[in-house]
Amino acid sequence: MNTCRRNFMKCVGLSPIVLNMPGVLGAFDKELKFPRKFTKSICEMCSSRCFIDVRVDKENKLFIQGNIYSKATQGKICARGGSGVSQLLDPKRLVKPLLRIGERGEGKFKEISWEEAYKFIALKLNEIKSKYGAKSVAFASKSGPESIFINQFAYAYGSPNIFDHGNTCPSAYSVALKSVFGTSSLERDYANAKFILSFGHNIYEGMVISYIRAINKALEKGCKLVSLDPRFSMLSSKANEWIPIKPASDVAFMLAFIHILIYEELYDKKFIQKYTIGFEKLKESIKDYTPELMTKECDIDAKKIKELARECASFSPHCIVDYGHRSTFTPEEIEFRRAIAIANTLLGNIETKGGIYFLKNAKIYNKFAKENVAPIFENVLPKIIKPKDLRIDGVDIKDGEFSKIGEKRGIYTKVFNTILTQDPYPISGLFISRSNPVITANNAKEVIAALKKLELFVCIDIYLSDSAMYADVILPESSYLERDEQFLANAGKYPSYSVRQKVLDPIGDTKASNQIFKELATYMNLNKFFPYKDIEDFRMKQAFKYPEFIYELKNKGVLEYGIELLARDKESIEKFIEKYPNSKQFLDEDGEFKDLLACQTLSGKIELFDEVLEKACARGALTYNKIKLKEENEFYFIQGKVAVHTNGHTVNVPWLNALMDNNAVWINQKIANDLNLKKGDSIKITNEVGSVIAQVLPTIGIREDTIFAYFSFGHINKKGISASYLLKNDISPVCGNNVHTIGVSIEKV
Ligand SMILES: Nc1nc2c(c(=O)[nH]1)N[C@H]1C(S)=C(S)[C@@H](COP(=O)(O)OP(=O)(O)OC[C@H]3O[C@@H](n4cnc5c(=O)[nH]c(N)nc54)[C@H](O)[C@@H]3O)O[C@H]1N2
Ligand SMILES: Nc1nc2c(c(=O)[nH]1)N[C@H]1C(S)=C(S)[C@@H](COP(=O)(O)OP(=O)(O)OC[C@H]3O[C@@H](n4cnc5c(=O)[nH]c(N)nc54)[C@H](O)[C@@H]3O)O[C@H]1N2
Ligand code: SF4
Ligand SMILES: [Mo]
Repeated sequence: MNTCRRNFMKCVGLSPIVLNMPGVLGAFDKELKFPRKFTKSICEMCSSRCFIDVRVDKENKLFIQGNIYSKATQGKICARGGSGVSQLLDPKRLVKPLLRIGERGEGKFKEISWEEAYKFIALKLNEIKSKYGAKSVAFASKSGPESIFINQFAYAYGSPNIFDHGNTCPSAYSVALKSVFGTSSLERDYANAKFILSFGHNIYEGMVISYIRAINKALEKGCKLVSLDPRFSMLSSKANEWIPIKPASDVAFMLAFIHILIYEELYDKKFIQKYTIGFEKLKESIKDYTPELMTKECDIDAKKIKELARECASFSPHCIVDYGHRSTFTPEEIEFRRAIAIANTLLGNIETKGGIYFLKNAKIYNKFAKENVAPIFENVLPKIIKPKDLRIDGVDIKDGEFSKIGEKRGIYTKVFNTILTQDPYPISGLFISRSNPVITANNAKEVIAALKKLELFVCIDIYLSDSAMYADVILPESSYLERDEQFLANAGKYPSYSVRQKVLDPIGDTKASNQIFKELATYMNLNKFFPYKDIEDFRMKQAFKYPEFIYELKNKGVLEYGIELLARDKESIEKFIEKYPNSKQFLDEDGEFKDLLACQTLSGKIELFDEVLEKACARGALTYNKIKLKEENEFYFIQGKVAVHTNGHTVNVPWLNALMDNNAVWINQKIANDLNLKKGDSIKITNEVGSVIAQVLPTIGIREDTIFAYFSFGHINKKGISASYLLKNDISPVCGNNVHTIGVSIEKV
């Protein structure tokens, strides 16, 4: 990659229109100079945040590779990770703060200075606060290391309404895990599993490199992988068996699966007796959900369900019923994901090799080792108590239906609904960072209508995203290759640490969140909530007790401490005691670290019946409620990730756009024949929410009642379709998730 801007522009054949747009890199006149070295850092081309090593050579060429010091990713990255260079140098990337001068959505902005931007925002925030109260401004950011700064700013300003992207992504499984285990800090030991049952956990496309490495390892060792997915995903292609399950029917399958585990007595009786509560209630609630009854619901043979339950149990405790990540997200998502958590518990695979384990941070690890094995950081940001006003989404109602969601997560898409309805009170300001709700929240039309209604809309992004188009002020964040961030402490089988370090100084006039919010705070007399000079000072305050650690972490980018700790695996325990002899005192009569399984649930045990949810919304027991997402003559419309793009983020990135710039809609070959549709023909997809025009890809790799599109496309002025124009912004019980599957009809155009 040539790093002289002018030559670079020539290479990519930049159009004069782009060069004329204010605020973008294409209009920025500066020779680019990169330092010559290797820098260990963290990728942010998606939220998997793999460890990278960025090389700058003698000719100023930049190359991104994986960091070999990470055991989890083993020096591997994906195509998007390698394309970070293309994003960094994308002429369309924002490099100056922008102020809107046209109508909302018209895309007319002018460049302003940071000072002007801060003054504008501070004035408006103060105005809104005095008119409606601070609670009337909502703050949202995709979760990640930088989100602590926007959250700190929101609480300092006085608004309780802070959100991450949770209800469009991890809320469902994390709430389910919290219900059963009292925490969502668990992980799957894929690498050592002998049997994995996967419900649309599409890791080879919705990539998490560490998972890919681990599952590859398991498969090499002969692990059996069964993929339940309505379409033939990449994971299905690697599986021993692909079962094209009916969309949204996974819960029915799981209830029958549990029925077999319990009524054929395939569960781990000792584990249930020792570590859990609520078994009798579970047994009672599950008794009618026989495979024979549920087969009609999920379109999977009763015989097959029984076979899978028996086979899975035969490998226990080295088996995983994967609680996954996305997939359909149904209105009954809580029951589905909780059923998975409960199935694993019945199989007794908690804290075992090839099972599921609690994440151990330094505090817990050191406690069990009875030694100071791993560093513990100081808090730098002073803790601010949540502002006293009630939130708009009810997650702060103690023991309420949504109380397991978490106050830093909330139910994000409720914001757009609230802006329009003013229920329970008006939201008149919105401040977002790394979030593109026009593409990634359900019902784009409603989101746009809401954004247009705001008195203040501030957006921090690296691009003029479909959402930033509606902002009053856009603040350009430095891209991740230009950013230094705080040290991160991670939990796992053992504690580890990582750090994002800038590879080069910001090319344009951009800043990192840790700087943006600190500076904005000074314009609002809130500086005391950001007591650090700069990010280096922040890091020193975090880890001043460990100077050697700081040096080593900066050198290697990732550090791991201690050895594997699995509380119920004999071999792991033996090794742990050998290394940390004082830990022996924590062993119980069965030779297990029982206390590691003490849960933050009401009972302190793993809960197979949730008393809190029972009181809040009569959902204590696992139950089956019929799900209807489409009419008889309609198709299910499902989506999934594509290997070469990330959500609403990478559509501009030149290298990735060159790899794929459109998403054809998968349709079953037989249905295509019936409708006389050939590859590349156009169809109109319609439902009560809206309609879109798409091209088709007939394939035998999908159910006859389902169509599928890769997510990430259909941006304004771009090719392909975005499901968000067809989905309803409905909020599911308990986990508050958006539902990502909907009924549609199709016609040839
Ligand atoms: N390349 C790439 N990698 C990514 C991302 C990206 O955008 N691009 N995003 C990252 C993020 S934010 C996330 S959350 C993860 C997501 O990772 P995953 O959740 O693993 O990936 P998705 O592709 O969203 O998963 C959807 C899968 O579920 C299937 N499916 C749809 N409906 C149903 C159903 O009702 N039942 C079952 N059993 N399956 C169904 C789809 O066909 C698809 O294969 O990926 C991360 N990694
Ligand atoms: N229908 C449907 N909806 C979905 C999904 C689906 O599969 N189908 N997937 C869901 C999932 S799993 C997720 S996680 C969400 C994701 O949705 P969002 O939370 O909106 O996240 P992204 O689309 O990944 O990126 C958001 C924005 O971050 C910007 N960005 C990139 N890097 C930076 C940076 O360094 N700093 C700043 N400030 N901004 C940056 C990008 O330009 C982009 O505009 O979408 C969800 N919505
Ligand atoms: S999966 Fe790819 S894009 Fe995502 S963090 Fe890892 S290398 Fe980067
Ligand atoms: Mo996600």
